[in-house]
Amino acid sequence: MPPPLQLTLYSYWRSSASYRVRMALNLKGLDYLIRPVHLVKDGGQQLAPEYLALNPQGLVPALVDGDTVITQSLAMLEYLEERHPAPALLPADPAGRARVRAIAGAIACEIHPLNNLRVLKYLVGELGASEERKLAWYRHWTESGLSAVEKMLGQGTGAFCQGDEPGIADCCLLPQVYNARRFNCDLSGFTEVLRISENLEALDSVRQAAPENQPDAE
Ligand SMILES: N[C@@H](CCC(=O)N[C@@H](CS)C(=O)NCC(=O)O)C(=O)O
Repeated sequence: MPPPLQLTLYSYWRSSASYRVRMALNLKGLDYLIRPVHLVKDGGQQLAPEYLALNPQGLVPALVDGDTVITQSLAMLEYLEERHPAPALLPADPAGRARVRAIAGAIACEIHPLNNLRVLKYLVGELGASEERKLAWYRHWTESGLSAVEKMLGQGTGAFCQGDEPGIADCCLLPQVYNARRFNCDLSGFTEVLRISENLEALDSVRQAAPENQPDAE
């Protein structure tokens, strides 16, 4: 019988959606292969036909597990949770699970898509926004989105987003904070966001998922 194929993550070092999945893989202690997809080189390798065959949306990450190809990082986090339940990245109770998914959604569905590379490129290239206006756009959506997350975290948070074990919401939070820092957003009022991010950054498995620790980091 052929050996099982290794889990493979198509990832870009600075992609926060890829970072979410790297965090989950590492928190679960799973072995996986990274296949870098450079979002800028060659006009964007995410748009190459070979990659579009994996993910027709032309976005990273993509997760391949044997014959299964998964797109959308939130779907990957849920898939990993179902396939490899321990350690759990979702709490046991339905209300806790709903809260975690709501925080993850507030980040992955409400903040991130507005500030994606292709959106920023469109603002500048097609709509003629200046660099300054592009940054104002970026900061507005990040700061207002994280301000809502800060309030959501104020209700029932422990060392991490939900209790004292890191989970799916944390996999979304830290990469978004990384992006916010990269674009010099003002995070000064976000006490809970920063406290939890610091707790996450203290974990080895999380540090190994960080952009600067990726094989394709520049
Ligand atoms: N909702 C998608 C978002 C994926 C996404 O936007 N990926 C970004 C990098 S973080 C990307 O590939 N951008 C390429 C582009 O904008 O051209 C997910 O969660 O997987």
